Amino acid sequence: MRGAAASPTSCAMRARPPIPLALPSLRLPRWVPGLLRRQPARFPGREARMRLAIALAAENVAHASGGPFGAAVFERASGRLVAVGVNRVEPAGQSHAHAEMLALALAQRALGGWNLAAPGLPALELVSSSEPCAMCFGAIPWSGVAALVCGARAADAEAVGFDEGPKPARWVAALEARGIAVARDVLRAEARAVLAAYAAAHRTIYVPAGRK
Ligand code: AZG
Ligand code: ZN
Repeated sequence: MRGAAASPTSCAMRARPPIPLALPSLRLPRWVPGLLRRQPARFPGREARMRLAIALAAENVAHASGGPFGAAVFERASGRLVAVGVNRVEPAGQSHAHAEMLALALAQRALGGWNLAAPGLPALELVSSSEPCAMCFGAIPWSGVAALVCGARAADAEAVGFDEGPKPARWVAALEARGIAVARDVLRAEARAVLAAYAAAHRTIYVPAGRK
């Protein structure tokens, strides 16, 4: 009924959906625990951490369980894995279910609060198979992570049809100005290959409504 006034009869006839009270749809896919069981106890450097983010993205494509994006949160110094995320936009029916958003939210759940920079917590690093979109860029400072490590460039995701949204041109400097270290192009070719595999499989490339 968008754009037209609803008549009293049409309102009376259409059952109103109940107001939802929770988001039980936001779950990682069933294959994730199996992948995690095959991982080492510690991830010693950026590349090892990025390999996990890319493996999450690749498995998400192979299982058709969401978009070609994976992310993980690690303790920066020790390399201990805290949480992982994959893109779940389509299966969850939630536009914000990006890999980074899930990894951050699950890290917050694992560590007991919204502030990943809370006193007593070790410095944490978000490792993402692709650079953040505009939404995830906005979420990163609020989360409290101390560092961001990216694989593919946003331009690589856009080259296969995704829309990464309106980020400031100097987005890296904007994060660094808030004390968040940023590393780019870590295993970029491998991360880009997952985007290409998704596009080659002709899976849905969703874009924001109203995109010109
Ligand atoms: C996306 N970009 C990133 N980095 N992560 C996701 O989950 C995405 N979904 N659409 N673009
Ligand atoms: Zn995003």
